[in-house]
Amino acid sequence: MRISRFQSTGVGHQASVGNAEIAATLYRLGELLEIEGANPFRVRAYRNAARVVEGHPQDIAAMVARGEDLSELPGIGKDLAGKIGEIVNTGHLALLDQVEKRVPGELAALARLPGLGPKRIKLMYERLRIDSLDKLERAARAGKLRSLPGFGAKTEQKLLNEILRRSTRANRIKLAVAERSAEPLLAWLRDLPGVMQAEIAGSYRRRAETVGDIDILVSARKPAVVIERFVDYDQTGEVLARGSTRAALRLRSGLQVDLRVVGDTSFGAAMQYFTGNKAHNIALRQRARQNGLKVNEYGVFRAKLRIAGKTETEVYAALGLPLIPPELRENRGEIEAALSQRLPRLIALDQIRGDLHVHTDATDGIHSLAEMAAGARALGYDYVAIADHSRRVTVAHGLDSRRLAAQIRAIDALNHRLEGVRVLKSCEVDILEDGRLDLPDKVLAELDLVIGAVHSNFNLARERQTERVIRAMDHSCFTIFAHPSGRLIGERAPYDIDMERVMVEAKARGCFLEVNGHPDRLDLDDRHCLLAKEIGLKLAISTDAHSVAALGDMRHGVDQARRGWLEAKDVINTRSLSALGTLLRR
Ligand code: DGT
Ligand code: CA
Ligand code: CA
Repeated sequence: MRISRFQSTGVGHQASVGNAEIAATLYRLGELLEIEGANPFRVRAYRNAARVVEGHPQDIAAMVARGEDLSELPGIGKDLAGKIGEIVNTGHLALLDQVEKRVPGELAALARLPGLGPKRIKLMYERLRIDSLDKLERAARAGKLRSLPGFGAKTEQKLLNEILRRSTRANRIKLAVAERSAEPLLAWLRDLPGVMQAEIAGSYRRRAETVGDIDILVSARKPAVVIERFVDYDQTGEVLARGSTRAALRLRSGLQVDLRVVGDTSFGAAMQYFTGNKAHNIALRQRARQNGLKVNEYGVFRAKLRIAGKTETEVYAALGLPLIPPELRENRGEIEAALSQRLPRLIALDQIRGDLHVHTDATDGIHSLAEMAAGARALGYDYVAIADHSRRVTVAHGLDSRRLAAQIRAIDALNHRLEGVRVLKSCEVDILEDGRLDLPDKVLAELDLVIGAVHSNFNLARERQTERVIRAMDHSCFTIFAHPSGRLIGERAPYDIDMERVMVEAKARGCFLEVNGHPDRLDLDDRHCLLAKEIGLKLAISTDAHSVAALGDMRHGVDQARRGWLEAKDVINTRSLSALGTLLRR
């Protein structure tokens, strides 16, 4: 178990080793021994001990420090107590280091996949030299596993699914969740004595929908002092690594943070490098090389001479480029676009003039019509569309014709006395399985816009799901297709639908698709935004807010739209009320 990624925590000045870390070391030892074919009782003993440590309410390291006898804990004998003491005192387990040297590659990672026991792992290694998840994935894709005794096409597919599931879900945290612990940490760092600049880079700065970890850059003259304070942050759960200019920790919230301290003259270069993404960086470096330059996290160099590094703008300029917005740095053509002055002028939050999809307490929202309208006005919006659920969504107490008609009258009355914001009449109408809408035409015709959404029958075959939505858009009242993929990030996969075709057909009918800004949805996602732009389909960025506070989720939708290269002209709710009215009339 490598406890430190940069520099191991030696005896003397170690940050205390947490229970989870001790347990992980023991689990790993058990796994590796099992792959080696060790005595099963011995393997089980390590695993049991790991479980005991993991679940122990007190801090084991503190118990060791107090000289308490660990062998009094259930399942832990003298030998294991000694090993735990060793982990606590040295940050290492010599036995594990030995076993790690004997067991090749990432065999232990393979052992974590369900269906792969030590025997199969051994066989795969001996016959196919598979010693990592990568190699396993390649072999499974190439259909090579099924030839092994005891494997079949089914096992192969199951393993592949499991690998994919892990790689997409593994420990990634939704951006909005990460913000809750990242922003206070950033503010705290900025206040530390000696800190000149502090910024978050990485996927967080690119506004990716989920982040693996957050990467913070600080400039300071005395890095050691900053590192010292950083590991002592009151939300630190576990120090993963510490060196003289960098450290990594896991916050109590579970968010992992990488901190690097650089000099002020390199800050821009470090921001560029650690914002990434990797593919963007590689493309940028290639371009630099063609111009006889070298780029790294310290600056841009011609031979030994540093020609840029203090600011990011300066770094890009040295490469003959305008500053590329972080959201675009995904190596999707942004460097070529920058070179030919074709970078999009990305949409900004302050260009949004209204929210076209919000709920009230008439269905499953928590605030009233008047409160939601006041919330929209407080944001400076010109309009807000009330789009409560239709009757079919019974869990949300969906509106039938009569209740919707009552809401329409209430909105008329509210508009009569309200100044500064116009409340638009809408409804989030369920698209039924056959593509019909969940409310009669008569009441739909009274609305300013009709938002259609799929809330049931997620499992239809691709062709039928696609037809269903296109049939719904045939309806002359239909305006916006809400959260079009139906996914919930990390929880529910999108339903199978031909999104490109839906977009083409929407455009042909004068309909629009939604970029839902709810942090669990972000639907359409960035790639779909790009696709819409290519097709020439305009989008609405909406919050789907169920409360006044959630109106603030607009910024998440805008972030996603920016990653999808969208400009104000691509988004209908950047329009004035009258221009919007023209667009909404089919
Ligand atoms: P994440 O944390 O998985 O959400 O994604 P990132 O993009 O934040 O990745 P991370 O934290 O591993 O690294 C931060 C940035 O550092 C990454 O976006 C680009 C840069 N970087 C990391 N490794 C390499 C590398 O091997 N080559 C280059 N050129 N850049 C790298
Ligand atoms: Ca990161
Ligand atoms: Ca990182």
